[in-house]
Amino acid sequence: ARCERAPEKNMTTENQPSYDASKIKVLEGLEAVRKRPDMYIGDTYEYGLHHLAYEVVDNAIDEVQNGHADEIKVVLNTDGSISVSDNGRGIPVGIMESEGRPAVEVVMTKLHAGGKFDGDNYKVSGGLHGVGVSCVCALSEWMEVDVYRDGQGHQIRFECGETAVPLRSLGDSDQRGTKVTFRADSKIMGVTAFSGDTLATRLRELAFLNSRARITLRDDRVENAETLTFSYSDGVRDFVRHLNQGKDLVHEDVIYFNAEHTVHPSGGRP
Ligand code: 28G
Repeated sequence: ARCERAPEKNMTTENQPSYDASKIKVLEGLEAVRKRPDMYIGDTYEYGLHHLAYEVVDNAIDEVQNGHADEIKVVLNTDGSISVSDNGRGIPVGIMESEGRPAVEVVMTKLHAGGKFDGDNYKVSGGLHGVGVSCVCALSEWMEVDVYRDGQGHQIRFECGETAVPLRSLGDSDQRGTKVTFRADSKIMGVTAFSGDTLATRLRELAFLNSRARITLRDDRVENAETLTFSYSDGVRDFVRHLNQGKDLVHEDVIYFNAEHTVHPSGGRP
């Protein structure tokens, strides 16, 4: 059955299970998330459910902000899962020496706890980002990640945060990017059905804040649903125009100011 601990398959010559330290750490991390989900995503209802989606979307936004992607597609699937894809570099799939597993598997399963304020992640502490996609993985009945890079497609599947189908090839492909599909685990989440309106509001805000991103949302759960497209080349100015819609305006023109300053590589920390 799903998510039941499978018997340990890696046996030593003495027929003892061979645990490797990194896997034990991963499982301890996941267990903590599944035991106290509120600590990581706020609650296990509408708010927390959408937090899961935002976490995945934020990773795609990062790829846009790093200059490697400009398209993010979100699809609400008929089976209750959600798919998010970007046209970025694709999460690396090579075996990580430290863990002995593909990087994409490590990214999806290893809890990145406490690392928020080190130099590597200083951008993250600014606001948008939170718990990391491994929490989403841990709280999903299943999650599938498709990676397209270097002319090849790859797929890996997790159930309740644990690898269920190891990374396998999807064959040759000239696509590029990452697609994450997951279904929230009803054993943990009191609500698992996403709200199209809630997602649309958030995706529109992200499009205002990231003028280079073209974000689409399609709800396949409804018949003949149109694809919503959020793309605002004028950024914050477009946001003000959006807020102004249907209002009597004192000023027709929306003005804006833009300033730049250089941040020291330390991120301003002492
Ligand atoms: C589709 C839904 C959400 C992402 C990337 C791309 C890279 C990446 C993501 O790296 C961090 C792992 C170990 C060094 C980085 C690709 C550098 C070179 C990436 C996403 C980097 C993970 N090539 N796109 N993570 N490490 N999109 N979209 O999650 O090796 S996550």
